Amino acid sequence: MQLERENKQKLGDEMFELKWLWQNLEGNRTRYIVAMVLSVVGSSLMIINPYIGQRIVDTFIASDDAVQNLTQERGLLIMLCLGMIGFSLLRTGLAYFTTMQYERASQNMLYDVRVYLYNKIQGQDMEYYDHNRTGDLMTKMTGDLDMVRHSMSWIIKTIIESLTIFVAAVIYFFTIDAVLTLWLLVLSPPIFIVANIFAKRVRPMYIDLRERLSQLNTTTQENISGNRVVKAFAREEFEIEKFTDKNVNYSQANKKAALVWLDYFPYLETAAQAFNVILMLAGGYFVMNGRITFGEFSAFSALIWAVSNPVRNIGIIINDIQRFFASLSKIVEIYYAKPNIANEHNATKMRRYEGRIEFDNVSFKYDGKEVLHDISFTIEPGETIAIMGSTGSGKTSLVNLISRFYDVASGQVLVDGVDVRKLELDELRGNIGVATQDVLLFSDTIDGNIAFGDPELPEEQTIEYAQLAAAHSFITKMPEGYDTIVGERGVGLSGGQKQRIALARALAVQRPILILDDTTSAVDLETEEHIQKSLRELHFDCTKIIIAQRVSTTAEADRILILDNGRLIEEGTHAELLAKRGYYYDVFMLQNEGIGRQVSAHGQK
Ligand code: DCP
Ligand code: MG
Repeated sequence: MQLERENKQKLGDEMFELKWLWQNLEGNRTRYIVAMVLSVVGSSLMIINPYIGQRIVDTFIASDDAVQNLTQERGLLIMLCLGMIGFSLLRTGLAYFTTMQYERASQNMLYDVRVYLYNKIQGQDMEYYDHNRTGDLMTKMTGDLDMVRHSMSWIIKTIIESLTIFVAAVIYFFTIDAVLTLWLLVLSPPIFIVANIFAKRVRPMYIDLRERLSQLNTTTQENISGNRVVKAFAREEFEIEKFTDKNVNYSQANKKAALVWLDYFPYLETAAQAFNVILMLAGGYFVMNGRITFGEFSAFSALIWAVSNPVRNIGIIINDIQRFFASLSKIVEIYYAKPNIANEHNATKMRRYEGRIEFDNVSFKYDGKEVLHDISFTIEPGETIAIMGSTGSGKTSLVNLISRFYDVASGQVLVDGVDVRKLELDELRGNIGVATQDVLLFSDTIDGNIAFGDPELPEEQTIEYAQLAAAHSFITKMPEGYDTIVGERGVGLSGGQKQRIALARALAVQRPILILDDTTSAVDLETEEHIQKSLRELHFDCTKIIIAQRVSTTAEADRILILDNGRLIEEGTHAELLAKRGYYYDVFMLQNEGIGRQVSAHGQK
């Protein structure tokens, strides 16, 4: 009962997925239908040659007047022979044209769907990226999409053509002799049952196989992008082992799925052979007792493959169909993944915000785990706020709520007095300049990286912001200055250099809200001093939120917020917090008097 319901559910899903595919053929549907019709026509033509053959045999070979016919009706014989050649040529031409239509329609569809999925993935929120592995997304964008395309052009074509030939042959057989045809069709029900059992058994294997491929890709991707870490820990061998493991896993699953067919193959092959045997026995008997002519028998004989071949190929087709659905469902999954935080990209005119930020009893959870508890504070436009707190206390999570990378669990975050959930997302993010904690640079020139948020940025300004971020001097020392290409993730730069380019990038967009997450942690004190000065003297109005661990960074802020375990435990100016003798005071003493001083219970863990 349970099983039945599950199967029905799946059937529903498959129909749904096929409908989805059909919708996405829009613009190519006509071409695709033409291709399918051509398939049917081309395959039906297969019947004609055996028919001509039958005429030739009956008139010129097996007839009692064969010799007489040969001399008297030579014209007919020549016509029939030419017809055979002509139809063969026609079929070949049609096959060529048909394949082209299938390829075009499916390639066009693939292109459209890929663009759509790419946009879709881009539009996903942070939570999506927290939960989806890059390798898996890559598998969907490449292997799965291509599997679907392959199915659309090749598998569907094979199925349609096999079916058409089968049906056409059976119809033709019926017109010749119904009884003999029924004798042949006796084999159909068992074949159908065996094929069905096989399909059910192999289906989960292909879903599993698809999953293993995705794991293999994930491992490969993580290995390549994490190769520096692997090398640093001399873990190459371990990683190779890990990879081999996944590789073997995948390969075994592949073999297992492919070998299942062998369990059913003997039955179906026997059935395929049985067609010939039945034809020999029943057909031969019918020829002998004069029920059918020798020519008709030869037509059966010439077309019996049209009935037995689909049976032979059923395994390959079923395997491919299972792969097809395993891949298709993955793609449909992306297609319908709705981000909780969606960006409509409405082309409204961007307003420039004042830069007032308010947290009103904000709590926040990652997957049900609360990491920020009931936080309230207000930042006035133009203020500089420093946030400090031990690692894991929730600083990054807190600022992520302002850009709406995540949404609050309760309470609200307001920018210029409006709940961020009510603001247009492009506009909101377009008002915030962020330098994130883990710096990611693109494989592009330094200039291109700094101007990432504003590709129109004039070169003088790029240089100006690089100077503000204390990056200009090291950039000019590089072989090609601002045109130096930095590798993926900023290869070729030191940690502090990367941070400074990221800072220049965040400054260059001149937004009314600037968020710097630990941006100067890797630069020396002197450079930091320079950056502090730049930030104080920015020529545009700007509310600044600076996450930092050094008292030297926080000291000059208008106010300092201290986070501990997701709670706001202290708030005030440098002087006020020192006077309070709490967490901030401890950190201050620790950083100014060196190690050795006792850290109170509030201290860093
Ligand atoms: N956390 C999580 N899932 C994420 C990010 C963080 O479960 N995708 C958890 C880990 C921490 C808590 O949330 O327990 C707070 O993480 P933050 O990144 O906000 O912490 P900080 O920015 O304060 O830490 P650090 O100073 O190390 O950057
Ligand atoms: Mg952080």
